[in-house]
Amino acid sequence: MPSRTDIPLNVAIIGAGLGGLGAAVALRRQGHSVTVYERYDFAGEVGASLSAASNGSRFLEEWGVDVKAAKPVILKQLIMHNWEDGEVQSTYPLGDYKSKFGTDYNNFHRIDIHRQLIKSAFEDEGEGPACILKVNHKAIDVNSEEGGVKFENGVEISADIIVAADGIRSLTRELIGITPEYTMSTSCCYRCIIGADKLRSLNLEDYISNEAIEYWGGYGINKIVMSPCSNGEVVSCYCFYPASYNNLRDDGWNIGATPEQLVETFPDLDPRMKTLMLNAEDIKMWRLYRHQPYPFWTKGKVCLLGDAAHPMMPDQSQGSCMAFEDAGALGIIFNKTFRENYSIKEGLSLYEKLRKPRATRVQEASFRAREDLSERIGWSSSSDRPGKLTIEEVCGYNMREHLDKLVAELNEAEA
Ligand SMILES: Cc1cc2nc3c(=O)[nH]c(=O)nc-3n(C[C@H](O)[C@H](O)[C@H](O)COP(=O)(O)OP(=O)(O)OC[C@H]3O[C@@H](n4cnc5c(N)ncnc54)[C@H](O)[C@@H]3O)c2cc1C
Ligand SMILES: *[C@@H]1O[C@H](CO)[C@@H](O)[C@H](O)[C@H]1NC(C)=O
Ligand SMILES: *[C@@H]1O[C@H](CO)[C@@H](O)[C@H](O)[C@H]1NC(C)=O
Ligand SMILES: CC(=O)N[C@H]1CO[C@H](CO)[C@@H](O)[C@@H]1O
Repeated sequence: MPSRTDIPLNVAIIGAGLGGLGAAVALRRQGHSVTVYERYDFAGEVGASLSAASNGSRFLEEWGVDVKAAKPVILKQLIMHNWEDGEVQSTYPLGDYKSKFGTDYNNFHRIDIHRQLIKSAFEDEGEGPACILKVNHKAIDVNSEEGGVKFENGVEISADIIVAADGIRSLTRELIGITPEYTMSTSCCYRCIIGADKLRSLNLEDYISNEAIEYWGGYGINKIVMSPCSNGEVVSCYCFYPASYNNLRDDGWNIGATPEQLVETFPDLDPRMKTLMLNAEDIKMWRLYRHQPYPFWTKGKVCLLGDAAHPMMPDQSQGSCMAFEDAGALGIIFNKTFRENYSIKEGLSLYEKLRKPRATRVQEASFRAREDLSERIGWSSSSDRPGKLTIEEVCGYNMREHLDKLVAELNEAEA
């Protein structure tokens, strides 16, 4: 047993979304005492598919998360269809993805992977002390210098590090002095799912068996992105459309819509996809926003993580991967022996230096991909425009090497 007496940090995490839970697992494995505070009680968890490319999946594996139990569909290709008749225009085989990038390209249902992360964080099994979960704790104030958090229910706590993983509408972000600059996107998005049995009865079983992310449109605002998850038992669609169409003002993850509303939005779409839409379940509307990068991510003992730090358009499917990478970074930086190399304060500053440029780059590329599928990794190629984000850059990234370079720079600056 390694000695833990010299390091356990007392870590408070605000928000039990995928990012907050990832950070909880990464930090408990380094021996820290972690408490996660969530405003709700998970009763209303919703969501559609999320793809975890190699560097997101890599962390899930490292953390001992039961990836199999999260019922992934392992993606084999990307497929592009004609908007009007669904004919296949081109395919991008992911081929030797695993041997190239180290893990599979997993496609999850958000709820399935959320559930497994909860196990990895709060059950005794696994490395390090189990994290503690406090639901119905809504953070309403933070003291970044002292490391304090106040909750709506009157509870007050203090911690060595406060990880603000409270999502795109993060309150903590404003409490540390960031006024987010954002605009409503000209795009909105419907999410929906449909069961495999239903697809089979509609003669749409190829939508499951292709093991692919499939696209319709994508040049201009309209785009359908479809993929299977939950062991191929569920297919999930993201359907982007012009915001002017219904002037959706409400925010949130749980605004319902009917199949008729969904299908009426896309009159000239491939009839097979329309059949899917008419039979879809759990249709939700999603108002998209474009956030500018924030001036900083850390203040005193607080750091932002996940959507709180870098909300992005869903068009690179990297929102949860970037949150997992942030979480992985905290585990790597605040490892068991970090004090031999830097203080907590320097560690948080390294976190920002390590994560902000990469997440900002993916955030910007996600915005460009909103109306231009040729910017989407897999379809993109650095040879058509220098500086384009590519699958090699995202999936072949080596965080440890990057960190060692930053630490060496820090040491040089001190010497
Ligand atoms: C219910 C839900 C459904 C989603 N569905 C999809 C989807 O279908 N497809 C997709 O691509 N992405 C979806 N996302 C977003 C996706 O999970 C995130 O983009 C990504 O995983 C980054 O996660 P995050 O942990 O940074 O933020 P989030 O996943 O948004 O998690 C933030 C967490 O913080 C909690 N919280 C917020 N404020 C406070 C506070 N003041 N005090 C305490 N807790 C607080 C929230 O309740 C939430 O649990 C969904 C998110 C949520 C919350
Ligand atoms: C902890 O991180 C530092 C800095 O990156 C590294 O030099 C050291 O080897 C790491 N220790 C462990 C146990 O991983
Ligand atoms: C961190 O400190 C250890 C022990 O002093 C040292 O061996 C290691 O090289 C340091 N790592 C970096 C990246 O400076
Ligand atoms: C942090 C991490 O796991 N990075 C990995 C990303 O993928 C490349 C290619 O497989 C690996 O070399 C990195 O170690």
